[in-house]
Amino acid sequence: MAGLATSFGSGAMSNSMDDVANFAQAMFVIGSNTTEQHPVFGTMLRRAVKNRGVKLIVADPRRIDLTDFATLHIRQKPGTDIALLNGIMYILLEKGWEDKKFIEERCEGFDEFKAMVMQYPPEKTSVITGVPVETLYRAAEIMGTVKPMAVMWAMGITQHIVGVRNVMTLANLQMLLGNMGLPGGGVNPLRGQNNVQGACDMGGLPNVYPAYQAVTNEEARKKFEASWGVPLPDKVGMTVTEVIPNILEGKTHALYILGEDPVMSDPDTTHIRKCLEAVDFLVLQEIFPSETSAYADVLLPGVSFAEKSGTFTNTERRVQMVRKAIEPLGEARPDWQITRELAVRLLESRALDPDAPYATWQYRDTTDIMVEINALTPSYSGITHARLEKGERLQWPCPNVEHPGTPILHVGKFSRGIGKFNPIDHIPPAELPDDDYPFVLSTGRVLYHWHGGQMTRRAKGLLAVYDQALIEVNPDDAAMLGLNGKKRVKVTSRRGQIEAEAWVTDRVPPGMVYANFHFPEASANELTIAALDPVAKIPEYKVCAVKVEIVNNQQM
Ligand SMILES: Nc1nc2c(c(=O)[nH]1)N[C@H]1C(S)=C(S)[C@@H](COP(=O)(O)OP(=O)(O)OC[C@H]3O[C@@H](n4cnc5c(=O)[nH]c(N)nc54)[C@H](O)[C@@H]3O)O[C@H]1N2
Ligand SMILES: Nc1nc2c(c(=O)[nH]1)N[C@H]1C(S)=C(S)[C@@H](COP(=O)(O)OP(=O)(O)OC[C@H]3O[C@@H](n4cnc5c(=O)[nH]c(N)nc54)[C@H](O)[C@@H]3O)O[C@H]1N2
Ligand SMILES: [Mo]
Repeated sequence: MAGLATSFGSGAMSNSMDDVANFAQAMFVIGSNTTEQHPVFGTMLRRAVKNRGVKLIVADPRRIDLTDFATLHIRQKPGTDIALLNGIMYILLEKGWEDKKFIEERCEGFDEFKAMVMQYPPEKTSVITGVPVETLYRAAEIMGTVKPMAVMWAMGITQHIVGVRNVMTLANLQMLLGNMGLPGGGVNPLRGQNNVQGACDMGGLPNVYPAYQAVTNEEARKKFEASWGVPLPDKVGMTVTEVIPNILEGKTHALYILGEDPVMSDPDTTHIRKCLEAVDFLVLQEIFPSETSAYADVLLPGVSFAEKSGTFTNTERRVQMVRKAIEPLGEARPDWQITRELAVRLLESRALDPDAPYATWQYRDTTDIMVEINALTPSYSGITHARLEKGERLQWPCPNVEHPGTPILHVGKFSRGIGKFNPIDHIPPAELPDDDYPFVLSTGRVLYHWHGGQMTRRAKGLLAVYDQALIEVNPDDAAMLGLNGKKRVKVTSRRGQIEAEAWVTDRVPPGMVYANFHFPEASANELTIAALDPVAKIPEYKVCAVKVEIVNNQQM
C-alpha cells in the first residue's frame, strides 16, 4: 500500500510532528481519523488547539472524535475531495488570498491549473460534494487568512481510484497558499505501519532500489549490480494488488508473503481466496497462524518487534532504534535471518563476483546491514547505529556522519527544483449507489484493533472493550430499515455479504455505512471493490455500493 510519491518525492511528511504541533497556526486534517489511528500525533493536534488556539479544519464524511476540537467540520460526500478542494481554491483565488510571490518564484503550471479550478464555482462544488456554500467560504477564509497551515491526510485521501490525484490536489493547495518549506506548514501524509516508511526507503516497492533510485536508471542499477555481484532486472515489477490477481491470469506462480494477511486486508476476499487456492506455491513468514496461513505450503516462523533489534523509520522520516526485549521463542527467528538463510542457499548455485562487497550476505547482525545501507542509500549515509545508540534524533536526508538530519523538506527549493501545479478534475468513484445497492460503504479501522486483527484479537484487554465488528449506521437509516431495537444487519455488495451488529450513530451521515476489517467472521473486505488507482495501484477501499437489511429471526 506504500509509497504514494508526489511531485515532492517520497511520500513522507515534509515537516515533523513537533514542528506542526508547535508552529502551525491552522491545521487541515482531511481523511485522517487522527485520534484513533495516530493517537500520539492526535493528542499533539488536540493540545495545539487547546493550548495555542490553533484553527483546526477537519474534512471527513464521518463525525470522527477530532471534529469535537475543530473550528470547522466539512462533511463532504465520500470520494468528492478533488471537487471540494478545487471549490475552496476557487474562492481563495476569487478573494485574492493566494501567495503570489511564492507562486511566481517557486512554481510553474499556474495558468492551466487556474483554468481548471475556475470550473468549480461554489454552487457547482456544493452539488457535487454536498457541502453548503457557506461552509466552503468559511474554509477558504481560514485557509486564506491564517498562516502557516499544515495539511495532514491518511487513507481517506489515498484509498480511492483518484488517490494520487487527491494528493496532487492537496499539493496544489499548499503551493497556492505558499505553505511549503516553512515551519508549521507542509504536506504531511501520516504513514500507517510502524515501519512502512522504512520499507519504502529500503526499496520495498516494485520500481525502485533503496532511496527511491529507479530500477530503470542505468547508473543506479550498475551501482547495485557492482555491490551485490549479480545482474539485476531493468523492468518495473508488479504491485501487491497486481501480483495476487495475476495468479488467475497465469502470470504469478509462487508467492513469498512476509507479514501480510491478504485474506483479511486485500479487497474482494472471495476473489483473493480463489487466487490463493490457485497459486502453485505459497511461502508465508508470520508470527501467528493467520487467515492466510490456511493457503500456505510452507510456514516460516518470524518474530515480533519485541524479539529483535534494528531500526524502524517513522512517518516523519525519523530513524529509530528498536532493541530486543526477549529472546525469540521456539524455532522462530528474526525476519532478516530467515531472509539471509534463504538468500545464502539460493546463491550457492551461482557464480558470484568475488569483488562485490555485499554479494555473500555475510551479515552477523543488523549493524552489519546498516553499514551496507549507509554505503548504498545516500539519504541514510550518515545514520549509523552508533549515532542512534548515543540518542541522536536523526531524520533523513542525512548524507554524512557530521550531518544533523533534516526536520523540514523543501526549504527554499523543492526536490524536483520548481513546484509544479497540476490541473486536476473530479472523477467519481468506481462504484456509486443505485436502486439495487443504495448505500455507500466506507471502510477503515477502530482504535482497539489492528487490521486483520491477528495481533489485537489475541489481546484479552482489547477484546474486553471491542469484541466484534460493529457497522456504523445513521439513526435515520436505522429507522427507515425498521431496525427498532434489533441489532444484526446484513450488508451485501456485488461481491459478497457480511452479518454484524449495527452501531446506530450519527458518526455516519444518512446513506453511508462504515465497517472495519478486524474480524474474519464479518470483514469489510468481503464487500469492497478491487478498483485500483491507475498510478499507485491502491484499491478504492473507501467507496463501494451496498444494500443493508435486517437479519431475520434474531433475538432482541
Ligand atoms: N488502532 C489502529 N491504528 C492504526 C491502524 C490500525 O489498524 N489500528 N492502522 C495503521 C495504518 S497501516 C494506517 S494506513 C493508518 C490509517 O489511518 P486513517 O487513514 O486515519 O484511518 P482509516 O480508518 O482508514 O480512515 C481514515 C478516515 O477517512 C475517512 N474517509 C472515508 N472516506 C473518505 C473520503 O472520501 N474522503 C475523505 N477526506 N475522508 C474519507 C473516514 O471517515 C476515516 O475517518 O492507521 C494506522 N494506525
Ligand atoms: N477494507 C479495507 N482494507 C484495508 C484497508 C482499509 O482501510 N480498508 N487498509 C489497508 C492498509 S492501509 C493496510 S497497511 C493493510 C494492512 O494489511 P496487512 O499488512 O495484511 O495487516 P497487518 O495485520 O498489519 O499485518 C499482517 C500480518 O503481519 C504479522 N506480523 C506482525 N509483525 C510481524 C513481524 O515482525 N514479522 C512477520 N513476519 N510478521 C509479522 C501479523 O501477525 C499479521 O497477521 O490493510 C489494507 N486493507
Ligand atoms: Mo496502511
